[in-house]
Amino acid sequence: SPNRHLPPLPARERAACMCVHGAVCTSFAPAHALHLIQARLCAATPSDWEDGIVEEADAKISVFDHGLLYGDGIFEGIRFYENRVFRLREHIERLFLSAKALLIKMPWSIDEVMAYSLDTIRANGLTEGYIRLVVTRGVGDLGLNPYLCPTPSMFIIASGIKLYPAEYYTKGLEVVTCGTRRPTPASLSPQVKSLNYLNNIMAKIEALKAGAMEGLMLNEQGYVAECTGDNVFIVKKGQVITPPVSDGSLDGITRQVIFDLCEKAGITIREASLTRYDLYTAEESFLTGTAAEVIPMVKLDEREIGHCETEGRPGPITLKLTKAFRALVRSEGEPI
Ligand code: PXG
Repeated sequence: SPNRHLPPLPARERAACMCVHGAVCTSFAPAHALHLIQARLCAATPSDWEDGIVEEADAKISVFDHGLLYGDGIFEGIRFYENRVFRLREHIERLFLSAKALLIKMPWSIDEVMAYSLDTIRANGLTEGYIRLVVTRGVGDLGLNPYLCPTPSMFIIASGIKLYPAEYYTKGLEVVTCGTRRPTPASLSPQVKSLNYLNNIMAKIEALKAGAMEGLMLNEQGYVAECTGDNVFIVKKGQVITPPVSDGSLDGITRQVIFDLCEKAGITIREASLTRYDLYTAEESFLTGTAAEVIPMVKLDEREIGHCETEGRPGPITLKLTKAFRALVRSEGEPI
């Protein structure tokens, strides 16, 4: 099975979620009575909903929530290491930018969302792990109209995430190019971290079916955009190069960390549109993401990436950046 590498989550990591509703608790008070009956099918009573920390089993979302009905919502995935949340403010700021782009009016401040995130981690008693923040348009009726959703809902999960087995961080990942393209920003900007990940999921299915754990995605013009859940980098003539986000990628927080680390290490880093040829013939390549962290890409579409003795193996700049990344995430962040 394509999922054989994924270990089951320990029970305790799934324990508590935090649910925070907008100004009025309307999640199970939909517009008219019929909806209330439908909603009751999945929630015991409307009074089950309370702001604050609830058990996972008690964290219920209405079937009339537009996050579920239309993927009308946004999310963030954030890591914490050794009692500190890495780049928490940056993630929450990006969440607010996604909200702005989708005209979701956040009833909370950035500082409040940061505090809710920290509370959730504390409630779970975790010191290392991953938080998933989800904001939905909220409860409406069976129609697209977002203005019939009076207030957004938000839930935050504190858990763990392990995308790839440890050995892939040392020996590198094999990737295939997917037929599914990143959408043009003329439809929805890939910079919005929306709840609608079907584009990425379709590509991920292609990659997994081809026996690779990650898939490369191109934009409509055929230039490299990103992978299904990671940004992509190459090394050429000793310089680190990544596509501009306008080529169809998320403006990754980890991507920005790579810019910071290269600057600190005196490694030239720049943005340039890339083709698959550039990746096939690169000296090195690696992927970045909150979930994936920094991981070498050593093979793309059967071409072993690298020259001479590092062909098909992680290169020296990748290894240097991986090491610097690991040190950085353990040396800064919002204290839990
Ligand atoms: N591109 C896409 C499409 C992403 O979803 C990144 C790049 C990297 O961005 P950050 O800011 O995390 O460096 C992401 C984020 C998963 C998973 O299960 C992946 C992400 C988020 C949540 C889950 O693979 N990647």
